[in-house]
This record gives sequence, C-alpha cells and structure tokens, in this order.
Amino acid sequence: MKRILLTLTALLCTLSLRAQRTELTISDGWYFHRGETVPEEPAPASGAWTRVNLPHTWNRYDAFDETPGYYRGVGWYAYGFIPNGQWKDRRIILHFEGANQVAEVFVNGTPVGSHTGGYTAFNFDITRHLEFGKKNIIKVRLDNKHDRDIPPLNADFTFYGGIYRNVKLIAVDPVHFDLQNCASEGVFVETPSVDSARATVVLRGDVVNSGDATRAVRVKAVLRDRQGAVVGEAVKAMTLRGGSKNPFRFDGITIRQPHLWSPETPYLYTAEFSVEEAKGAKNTTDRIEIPFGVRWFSFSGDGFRLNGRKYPLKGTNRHQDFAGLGNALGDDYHRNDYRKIKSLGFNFVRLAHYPQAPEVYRMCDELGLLVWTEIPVVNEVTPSEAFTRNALSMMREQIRQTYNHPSVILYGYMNEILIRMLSNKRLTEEQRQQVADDTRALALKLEALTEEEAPDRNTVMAIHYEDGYNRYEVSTIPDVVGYNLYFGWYYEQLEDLTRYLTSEHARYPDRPIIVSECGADADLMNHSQVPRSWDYSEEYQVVLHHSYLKQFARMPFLAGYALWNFADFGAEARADATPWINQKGLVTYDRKEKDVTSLYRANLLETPLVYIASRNYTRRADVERQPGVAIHTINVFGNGREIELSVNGESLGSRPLDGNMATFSVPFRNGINRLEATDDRGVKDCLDIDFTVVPHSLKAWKGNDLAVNVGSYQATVAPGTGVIWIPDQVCTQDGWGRIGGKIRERIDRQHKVGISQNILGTDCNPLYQTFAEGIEGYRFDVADGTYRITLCFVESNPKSPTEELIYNLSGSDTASVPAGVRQFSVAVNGRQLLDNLNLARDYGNLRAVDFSTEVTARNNSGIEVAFTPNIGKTTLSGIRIERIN
Ligand code: GCB
Repeated sequence: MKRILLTLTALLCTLSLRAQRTELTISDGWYFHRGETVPEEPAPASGAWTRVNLPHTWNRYDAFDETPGYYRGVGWYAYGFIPNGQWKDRRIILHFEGANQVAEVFVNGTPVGSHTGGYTAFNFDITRHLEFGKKNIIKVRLDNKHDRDIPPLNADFTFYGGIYRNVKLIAVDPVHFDLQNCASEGVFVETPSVDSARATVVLRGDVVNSGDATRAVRVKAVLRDRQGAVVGEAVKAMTLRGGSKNPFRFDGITIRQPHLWSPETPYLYTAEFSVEEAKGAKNTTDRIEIPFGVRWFSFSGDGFRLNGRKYPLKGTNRHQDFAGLGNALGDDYHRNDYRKIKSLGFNFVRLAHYPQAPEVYRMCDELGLLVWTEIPVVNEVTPSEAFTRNALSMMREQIRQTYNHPSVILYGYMNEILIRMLSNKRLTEEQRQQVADDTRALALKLEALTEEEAPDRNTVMAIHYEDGYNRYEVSTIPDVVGYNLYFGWYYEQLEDLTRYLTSEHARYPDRPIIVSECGADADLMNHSQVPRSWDYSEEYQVVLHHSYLKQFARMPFLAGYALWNFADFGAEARADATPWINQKGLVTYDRKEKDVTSLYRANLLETPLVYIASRNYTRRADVERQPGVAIHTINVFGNGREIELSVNGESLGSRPLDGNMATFSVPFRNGINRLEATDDRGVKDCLDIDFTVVPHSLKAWKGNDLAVNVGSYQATVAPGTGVIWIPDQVCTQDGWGRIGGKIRERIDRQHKVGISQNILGTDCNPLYQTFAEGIEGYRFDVADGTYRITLCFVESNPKSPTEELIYNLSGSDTASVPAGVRQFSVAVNGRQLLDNLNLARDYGNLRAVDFSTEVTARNNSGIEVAFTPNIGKTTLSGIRIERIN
C-alpha cells in the first residue's frame, strides 16, 4: 500500500512538474546575414549566412577598426529547430532579452510581431505558427539605423546592432501568469509600507487562460524567508474563461520584524506564485518564484536615507560592453563586473544610459547594490508623437521588467537632454524655448507614467553643468537631480565642484542632489610626473578622483555620487589615446585595473589596506636629477593614518594619509628598486620598479635605447612592445634634446593644444598626438659608435586634405601642394635623409610615418638631426636612438 502511495505521489509530482513552465535558452547555432535582403533558408553550406552564437553583435570589429563609423543598417538572424514533442498542448513564447534596435520576427515566414528599442526585453506567443515534428525557422530582421523617432538619437557610446542578449523559448500551460505584460514576469511584488516592525506586502498580476475551455483555478502566493519558513500566504479562487486575462491582487500580507534588505545585508525573501486547478488532480499549471526584498528609502535636500538612516550613495556608472566583444556579453561578463564593483566597496550603480541585462538586476539584488536604471533618452528629443510613444514604452517596459528588484530605487529618463540645444549658439531664444518646451512636455509624460507605474520608486534625470536646466524648468520635474560634473576636466578647476554644488544646494535646498557622473580619461600607456587635465595619464585620473572624493565628504547634503565610469567603453566618435573608446573607466575596456581603482578601495573598504600605486608602470625610464638618481612621484593609497615608504631598504620617512593617499618623491637607481610601504597598523605592500636612469650626459650612457616622446612632458609606454618614450627636453649642454620649435602638447580642451584625433597606422596615438613644430634640430651627445635612429612624424594640420583628395591630385610638385601643408628636409649628421618630406601629400593627414636609418657617431661629435623647412613648419613627434655597436 505504502509503495502504491509513493508511486502515485511521484506520478502526480511528475504530472504537475510537466505542466509547469519550461524555459530553454537558445543561444547556439543561429545564422546571421548582414544586409537588407534575406537569403533563402539557412543552411551551413550557404555562403550568404554565417553561423553565430548569441549573444551577437555585427559591430564587434567595425566599431574599432581604423575607419570612422560602423555599420548601422539591417541584419538578419535565422534559427531552425524542431519543437519538443511534449510541448504540443502548451503555449510557446519566444522571448528576447534585448536586441538593438528595431526587431521584426517571423516564424516559418509569418510575421509574429515587432519591437522598437534596443535595451528592453520583448516576446511573442508563437504557438499557432509552430509545426510539430518538423523543422521550424525563426527569422529576425533587425535594424540599428539612426532613426529620429527612436531614442537614443546620439550619445557618447556605440549603438552596436544585433541580438546581443539571450533568447529563450518558454513553454507553459495555457493557464499561466501573464508572460506578455511588457515581457515582464507578469506578477508583481510591492512593499508599500515598511518599517523595522512590519512590512506590508502586496502581490498582484494577471492569470491568462489562452485555451478555449473555461478553467476553475486557485491562485496561490506563499512568502518564504531565506530558511524556507512561510511568513505569509494568500489564495484566491478564479474561474477563467477561455481566451481571457484575469487580474488578481493580494493586499495586506504583513511580515513582522522583517529582515531588511540593504547593500550590507541583501536579505531576499521568496514569493512563490502558483496557479492550481481547483478540481480533479489539482495540477499546478504555472509556478514562478520571485525573490524580493523589504526596505524603505527616501530622498530629500539633505541626502538619501535607507531603512531610516542617512546613507550616502557611493557608486559608479556602468556601460554594458567589453573589449573584443562589443555589447554581446554572456551573463558571466555581467556577473564579473558587478562582483568587482561590489568588491571595491561601492553600494550603488547607475546603469548608464539604458536598461541592462536581466542578470544585472538579479546580481544587484543578490550582491547588495542600489540601482539607478534609466531609458536611453540622451542629448536631445525629437518632438514627434512616435518619439514620445517610443520613450514611454521603453519606460513602461523598463519598469515592469525590473519592478520586483529591491535593488532598484531610481528610474531615470533623461541624460543631459538640453546639451545640443544649449551648446548650439545659432539658435534664437524663441527656438531655444521651443526645444525646452518639447523636452519638458516629454519629461512630464515620463514623470507621470513612472509615478503611476512605480509610485514607490523615485524619478531622476542627469543634467550637465548648465543653468539652462533650471532656467527652462526641466530640472524641476524629477524627484532627484543627477549632476554630471567634469570640473578639472572639460572645464574650470577641480575645487569648483564644491563651489558649484554648494550654490545649487543653496538655491534649491529641497532638491535631492546626486553627482551622477565625474571622471577623467586615462590610458595605461600614459604616465606623467606633472599630471594635468586632458593628458590621459593614470596619474591625472588619480588627482581628479582624489580631489572629488575629498570634496564629496565635505558636502553632506549630497545624496551620493556615481563616478564615470566603472570600465572604459565603446564610444565610436572618440579618438583619444586609444581611439573609439571612452577611457574614463576605473578599469580598462578589458578590465585591467588602473591605479585609481585602488584609491576607491582605500576610500570605501574597511579591511585594512595599503597599496603602492603604479602597477601598470613598473618599467620606467627618465633622466637623472642627481648623479645616477632619477626622482619620480609615487602615490600610496590606504585606509590607515600614515604611511612609511622605503626604497631599497632606505626609509623615505612617514607621511599622513590625506584623503586615503600619501605622496612620496622617490629616488630611483638603475635596475630593480624595491618599494615597501607600511602603515601605522603595520599593514604592508611592496612593489618592484625596474628603472632605467638616463644620464644627463650621454657620453657616460651605458644603455642602448633612448626613445623620446617629442613635444610631450609625459612618458608613453607603447602597448605591445613596451618601448618607453620618455618626456622631451630642450637640448642640454653635453646631453641631448630638442633645438628650436614649439611644442604642441595635447593638454586640454580649453587651451586647444596638441590634437585629439586618431592617428592611422599605429597603436600608440599619444606618441603622435603631441609634437614639436618649427623644430630646427635634435641632438644626442653620445659616445662614438653606430646607432639606429628612428624619426616619427604625423601630419596634423587640419587644413590638410584627406587621403582620398591627395591621391586625386594630378601632380605632386610643390605648386599643387595645398595651403597649410608642410614640406621639409631632414639630415642626420650632415647626410640628407629625407628630401622635401611632404607628409600630407605622400601619406595623408593623421597617419603615423616613421623612418629609421643607421648613423655612426665619430670624433666625439655625437648625433645631430637637422630639419630644414621648405613650405610651412617642420614637425617631429618622436625620436629614438638605439646603440648597435
Ligand atoms: C557625459 C555623458 C556621458 C559621457 C561623459 C564623458 O556627461 O553623460 O555619456 O560619456 O560625459 O565621458 O564625456
């Protein structure tokens, strides 16, 4: 008898399990075709299709190749499958977690639906289009063309096209929780009132009966704590007519003495929702588990409060792409990023500038990271009905898809939305007012929608450094205002941050203020002893964040900050030190830590920490300041009180940590120098730096390679080869250096010196982006011997013709050389090496051009390179001598 009972129970379980929903991720074995015309059936042999796995983007390579721009157009995807025979009586939903940006989906040639917007999930019920027992073909026509009616219109990130997130087939009983409510989970957990004594939980959703027959069911919800103990329950009987959607709502479930969710204690309860047949075997037709958290929060002019206490938000922004992959990241990449963000001590993330993968929100709940998530309405709006409709639907989808996540506190809807208008000097006041009115109209609609959909969350927009947002009453619309501030980078000085925010707070004392962006670009190639804004050095990035962190601490009215950005990211319009990426990351595009990462660790973590910065600059070279000794600055980060630093066993004394940083002038000798830092608690760190000290007088030089970053005060370490191009200097007696000429350093936008453009034909932009113009000579007072000398040039004159134009020129004599182009000759030790070099004519603008030759220094007269102009000014970007014998 017992045996029969067991078997029966097992059978019932299997039946009820079979009846529940199955989700199947279908990532592998897709086909892709770039172009408007769809080829016939996918077949491995067919040349028109390539096999791809999802996630996939078609801009993985072209957004990073030398030519500006990337493919924005149509791509087709195809997937063939034989449906699971057991799914015959089920509804089959085809679910996309995200595809950029307009998708039209076909099953066996029949259109099943379309979706606009690249950053939210969507799905279609494909049941009636499927044929069992044979191969079915899903095709997706995807388009990432610029479209004036679809946000984002333009922004500082790359709009990769493709099905770049997971795709799933969901098989479910005809009676199920609504899967097609904006592709959300279809059930919603609300906690409208919470304090430490009790939490009120509201559960709601819809049950769909997509079959024909009427079904009598019971909808049940069981709330469990982490141990599985039941802490609340509700049930409702419902009669569902065929083809109907039926709402349910359970009000007033109370959890007493709730475990509160916070970044420090990300406690998750579970809400189990199920639909059960009221009669017969009482099969469960659908079941879904939603982790949820219980917490309360508020924003005011005095900051942010979580669970009743003041809680400064300390966070970072994050984009969703990765070196070599574009935005087609599997969930492991997302998980790694958020684990890393958490491990650095942050409690907050801004998902800029669009909703991210579902796994991201799940991780934030689980790890304990508060979230600002936003829709991609960036830089400007189009005053069209379609644009408004699309923006509203993105917001609705974003909210419904992320609603159950306790981590989400802020829904954002605009980023720097007046930047185009405010920076366009040609607009009349009337035109400006029109743009402001259009923007306000959309903002008010988004605000109202968010208030209606998510009354327990707050709204936010990010503005830039411009009073226009206040003047045109745009920043008065959301609950919270994010300020994207780049003092000491794009404008003014670092300390102006405090001046400006304090004055904003004084003008709008009730406005909750978050610094939603701040940062500086840094490339691991660039290192500076005199860090300045716009030099892309790791050192200036530290200077900026160090100053900001100290200033934040002095402004307790701030709700918090989110620095820009966790990682470098694809931004196709940029051509900085490494082109096509924005380099304001704490970590590089492939997630290598920059120095500044550990400044945040020291600032945020309580675990004792001492960290000698410059892990990416452990091979250095520079000119001696005292015989045999070069002096370089070394920063040590920590969270103790003071640091003692020694080099090669010799103490350099102790210094207090100021804003988690102590700075030392360190004497380096040739070879390996061991640095040891110890704090007042005995916590230690050590680092070896391999230093090449270049003697003042090259006669005594024992080295065999001296590379100079001409026209620059900073060192550039070439990626790949590791050649260290040391800062330039004016020629010294018995030494080496530049004769004549003016240096063109790329310092900052305000001073407009140097160039910030991609240089073709090199992976070392910084070497060419700075140069000396009008240079007369370069001298090395080396000992007699044979040397290889390399000269590096670039034509940087914006008036120079493009490469195409150049090749169209009928002749190449001087008469046909266009204005603004230079031509000069170069001689090495009296021997003419380059006769009338015309970079623009012969190589094109902005292309790296190197020449090397061998030269013998005789009779103690060293090496001298002489430049003679013929047209325009001479120029030189880099020079290198290597001793051959
Ligand atoms: C901003 C934008 C962001 C840019 C950033 C930058 O203010 O909101 O999208 O990437 O500045 O680096 O300039």
